[in-house]
Amino acid sequence: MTEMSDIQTAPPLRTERSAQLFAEAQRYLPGGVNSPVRAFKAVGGQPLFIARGEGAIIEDADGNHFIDYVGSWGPLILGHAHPEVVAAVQAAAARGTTYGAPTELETELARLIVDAFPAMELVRFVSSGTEAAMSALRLARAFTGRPLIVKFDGCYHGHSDFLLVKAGSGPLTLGAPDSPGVPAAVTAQTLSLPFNDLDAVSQAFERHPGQIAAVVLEPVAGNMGVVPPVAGFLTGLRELTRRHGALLVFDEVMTGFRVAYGGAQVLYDIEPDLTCLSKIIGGGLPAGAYGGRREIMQLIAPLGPVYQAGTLSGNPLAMAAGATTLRLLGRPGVYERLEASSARLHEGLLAAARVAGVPVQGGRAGSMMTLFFTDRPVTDYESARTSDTARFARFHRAMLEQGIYLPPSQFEAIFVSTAHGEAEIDRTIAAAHAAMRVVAGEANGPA
Ligand code: KE4
Repeated sequence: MTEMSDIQTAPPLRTERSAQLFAEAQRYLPGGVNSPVRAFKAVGGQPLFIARGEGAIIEDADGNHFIDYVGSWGPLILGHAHPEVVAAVQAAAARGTTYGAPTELETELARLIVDAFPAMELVRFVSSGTEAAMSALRLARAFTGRPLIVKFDGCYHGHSDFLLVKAGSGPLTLGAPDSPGVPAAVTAQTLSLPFNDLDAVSQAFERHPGQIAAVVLEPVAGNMGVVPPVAGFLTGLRELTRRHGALLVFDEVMTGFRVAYGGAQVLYDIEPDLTCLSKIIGGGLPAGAYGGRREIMQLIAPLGPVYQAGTLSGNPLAMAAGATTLRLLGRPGVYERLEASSARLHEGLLAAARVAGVPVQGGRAGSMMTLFFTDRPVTDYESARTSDTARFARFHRAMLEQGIYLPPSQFEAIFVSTAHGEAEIDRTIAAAHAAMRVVAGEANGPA
């Protein structure tokens, strides 16, 4: 479909067709999009309507080509339209798209997940990360008989009412950490603490003895930008939750099969009680999952009394796409190659900023990374928010005009896929040097 020479090289972008499609979309869809962060509000301009993707490249409605680092916000670790994933979906669809009855494909994907995540003895499929986190925490409250949930500022676990408290991702991007329409009574039982702050968690347990059902977190935060755990944070959480009889819930919707085949819990060697997954396990189709120790999961209906259900949970197309994706990821050398290309990209982006004299901080775990436009080390939500979002927006625009499609928010992650080869990484680094010069030039005022 695309030669590297096709990548957009000279501004301005031709966007007439996307503009027409955006105007039409806004007649029927709030903001013209089906998820807020896609609207480009944080970076200005209008969203581009994407017509197709292949490997690391996407093509928009005006025929512009871009190297894609959004990857649908994480699922596309193999790039767009991977031939084996497409073939698996086509074969499943030809037999029927959904039955509302058990299929062998669900067991096949469940087995792959359980084999990859030793802490997950049983797993239940749902259709989104929101459903996975919501269900896992309902289960945690049922298993412990306790009401309170501890989360962390800047971590995002989907849009369930009780989790929209100082959430990351869209709410952070739009500068509205909490959402209207969420009753105070619902969020009163959610405590949100500073990420990477073990003392704050210890104090919470002291203040609410016997009341905390679970501590939930992204083990590597990705929704305030990428913020890895500081040394000892995850081990400390495991120890504190064990000591106080609360469950440790890892939301690995983004990190699962991303930072390692077994997610952050294998990378950092921590055994959570429950794990939430989505994105990569659906191979680009809607799928989520939650799972953990048998003694906890057996409370879930129909085995136990905790109710959770879903019409399209475990649907054959997502199961086929997910199982094919995981089998391809399980091949030798995949994560080593991803690590090498991701490290080279991250170093290249940081070098571009350094050469141009633009203060940035890096955040990376495997093939997910962020450039924070701040001179303060970023370890939590407060320090992430010192980032200059206007500078990020200028960088984003300058990269877009050179054919590099970055997530349209300072507080999201850049995702590298197995389809990003040497040429794509080199092209991106070269574009970053030019874009950082633009950012530096504008910051220093007109020449
Ligand atoms: P979904 O309901 O969007 O499938 O998953 C919610 C979710 C839960 N947990 C984590 C760690 C997540 O990152 C997400 C969703 N991530 C965002 C991107 N940061 C999805 C993009 C969007 O909202 O459009």
